[in-house]
Amino acid sequence: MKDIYSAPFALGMINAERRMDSKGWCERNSGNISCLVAEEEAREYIDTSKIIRTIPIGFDASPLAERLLIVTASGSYFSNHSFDDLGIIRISADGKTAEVIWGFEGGKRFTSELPAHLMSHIERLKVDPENRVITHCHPTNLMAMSFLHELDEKAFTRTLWGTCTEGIMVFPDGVGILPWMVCGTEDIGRATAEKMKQYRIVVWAMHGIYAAGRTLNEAVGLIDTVEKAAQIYMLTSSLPHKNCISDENLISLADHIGVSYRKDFLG
Ligand code: 2HA
Ligand code: ZN
Repeated sequence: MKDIYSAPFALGMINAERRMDSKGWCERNSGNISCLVAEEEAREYIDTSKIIRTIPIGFDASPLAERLLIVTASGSYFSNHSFDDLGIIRISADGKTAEVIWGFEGGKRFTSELPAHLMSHIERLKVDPENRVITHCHPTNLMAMSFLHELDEKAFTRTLWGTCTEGIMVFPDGVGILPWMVCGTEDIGRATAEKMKQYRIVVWAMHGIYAAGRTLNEAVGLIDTVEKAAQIYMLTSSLPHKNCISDENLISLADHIGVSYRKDFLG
């Protein structure tokens, strides 16, 4: 058996935590990540047949039955970059319980945002069977922008595309937006997952962001790009503008790289 502390899936989580924390998006215990892990890969490092304990999930996660996920612990501080704050769960065959097969020592449990994570995985996998990652954090400028900008998905996306040239290339599908809601609930989980049918980015207004991706790199990179666009918005929105990225600019860029974007979000 190989050393789990050398496993790409565990190191990748720590690296993603470090990246998000270094940006100031994960104050105190905020932020959470879940990443699907192939059982064959996990078996190289741990005995996946040994269930350490079970934790009720609280809703039906059966579309993920028998799938393994590495997940951040509730209350964990990303700033600690600690393997002790990770756990691997298997979703039981009936979709009702999480079987802890590694980690979450000392009675720890998975993030309180597990409903939003699992429900989002279920929806993203329907759109992209390669999607493995869901992550949440609190990017400063995006949160600030959500206080100032109308919370209309078309208008919000157009503004983000218009403040950062990378935007339409990195999130051509745009951003979904939820109004402020109580976090950690099944309600916000369901609402987030509903948006994930269309978007890989879901803004929780005045709270933070959810991002989906095939890899941790991709999901964190998505947030990075959205946050940069929001930062430019925050730096410029109250000042007189002399220049802008026009619809024509965006169309010619998207055509040049051959990306399929939300055409209804322009014009
Ligand atoms: O992980 O960010 O939304 C703590 C939170 C809850
Ligand atoms: Zn949060």
